[in-house]
Amino acid sequence: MFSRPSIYFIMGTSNAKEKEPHFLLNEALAAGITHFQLREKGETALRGEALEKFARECQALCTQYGVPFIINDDVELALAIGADGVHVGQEDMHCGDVRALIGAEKVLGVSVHSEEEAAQAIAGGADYLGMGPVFATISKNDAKEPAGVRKIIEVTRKYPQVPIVGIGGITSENANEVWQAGAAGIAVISAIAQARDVSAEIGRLRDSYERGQMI
Ligand code: 3NM
Repeated sequence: MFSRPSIYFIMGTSNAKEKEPHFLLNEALAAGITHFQLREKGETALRGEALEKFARECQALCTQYGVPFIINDDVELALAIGADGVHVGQEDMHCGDVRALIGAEKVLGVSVHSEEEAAQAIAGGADYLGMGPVFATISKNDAKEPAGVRKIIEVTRKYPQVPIVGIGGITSENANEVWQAGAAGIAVISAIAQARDVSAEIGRLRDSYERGQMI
């Protein structure tokens, strides 16, 4: 599910600033993202039927490209439309409860910030862990202080079988550090959503994996 290098794009309508969100997602899929997470946040966030419609449209695009479609936080919506998985943070529903609701087949991702949270998430049935913010981010108002890659190194050493996805301020310039730390994937919002040339940026994010191996 997370073969290296995984390029995990996260987007909600507010992240698509200069482009229509479906267009942006389609560009990213065509350029080779390996995972997509719908994360609809902020004052202008779609809700109710409008959110469900948008989610189904994103899901249909992901299906065309064979890319897993994961929903942030909203377990009910994920179940209603048959998403491939759910991602939850520490403030959301407890991951063990999410696993009980979604069953064994769907993907469960959990954001963690320490070895202790990683252990709890794995015990609760997480398939992969999101760890961040690695670098300073402009995309999450309540993000914690940037933690660098040290914790990714610790957690990958302790749980080598669990894929870690680094998140927070990752670009094609600094992603090599995240790969080098042992991450299976990098999750990005702005590097892709705000790229002038989405396809070229995704190519560079993928290329950064080779650089991470050479250091
Ligand atoms: N979660 P960008 S940082 C959604 O640290 C999210 O858990 C984070 O966006 C965490 O790639 C973040 O633009 C935002 O920095 C990532």
